[in-house]
Amino acid sequence: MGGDSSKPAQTLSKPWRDINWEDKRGELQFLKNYKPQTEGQQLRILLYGPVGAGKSSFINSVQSVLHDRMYVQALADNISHDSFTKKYTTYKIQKDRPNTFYPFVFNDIMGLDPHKGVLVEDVKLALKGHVKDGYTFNPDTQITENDPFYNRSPTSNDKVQVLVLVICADTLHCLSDTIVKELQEIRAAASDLEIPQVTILTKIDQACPEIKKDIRKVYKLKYMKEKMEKLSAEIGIPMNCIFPVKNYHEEISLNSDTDSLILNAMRQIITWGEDHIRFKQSQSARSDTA
Ligand SMILES: Nc1nc2c(ncn2[C@@H]2O[C@H](COP(=O)(O)OP(=O)(O)OP(=O)(O)O)[C@@H](O)[C@H]2O)c(=O)[nH]1
Ligand SMILES: [Mg+2]
Repeated sequence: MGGDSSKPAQTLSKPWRDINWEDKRGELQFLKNYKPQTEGQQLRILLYGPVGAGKSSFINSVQSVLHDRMYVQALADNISHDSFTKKYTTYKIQKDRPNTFYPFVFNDIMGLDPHKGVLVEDVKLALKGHVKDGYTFNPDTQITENDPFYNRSPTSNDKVQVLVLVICADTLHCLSDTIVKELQEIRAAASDLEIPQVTILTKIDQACPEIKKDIRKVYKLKYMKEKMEKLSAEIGIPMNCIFPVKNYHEEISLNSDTDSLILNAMRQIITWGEDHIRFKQSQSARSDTA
């Protein structure tokens, strides 16, 4: 993905995207109040991306923001070289009252890796709702129809409504051609299914010391904008679908600016997921009356 030539310190006179840093409550309320238009519909968010990109950490970060405390339900790891997450796991987020959950769920998946990662075919099957919760991915062979974890007749709640690519800012320049090809293949499969796609650019603190010091600089640093433009060009992701975040990973208390970026990304994920639910419903209503 080419090297980085610009210096991290170059700052734009104005941020190129607006974030309301002073008031994250509106964004938090949006997420807390979200209800799909159809009763009983669940918004399923599938995370995929290279090994160690921060998929599990992103789920934990969203849970932390919603619970207003540090949360580590999805196990994240900093030493394994192959994917730490092996099982297909659905994460539901509990609301304040017992046995009530937010109407969106996350699916965490094994990371992509040229040798030991999840197979592209398995991700495609997960998009269509064919993979049941608890399936352990096999990097050598894809799930078969005879597997007890293969769902032969997925309902709309089993299907994925938003596909989220999680990728780290600090290793963008060394993505292998194989991974880039796999990412493009998964994106194409999701596009065929008309599933909206969002990209979360993680570890912005690690990629840029300026951001580590002050996260509010994220949309002012030329270096970060160029990174996003490079990602957009290489993988074919529109710029307005890319959201830089810093996951909670070492801290023990929340930070309002970190929350703001996570909530900003979640608003888009939910909004486009809801659009997809409505689109699919109008499609099936049309086919029922035809
Ligand atoms: N500095 C920094 N570290 C992060 C961030 N997000 C995740 N990490 C760290 O990166 C490592 C990998 O994170 P995971 O969440 O396990 O990544 P994953 O994509 O789930 O990885 P696999 O399940 O192995 O594919 C962990 O040590 C995290 O603490 C971030 O935004 N900034
Ligand atoms: Mg993981």
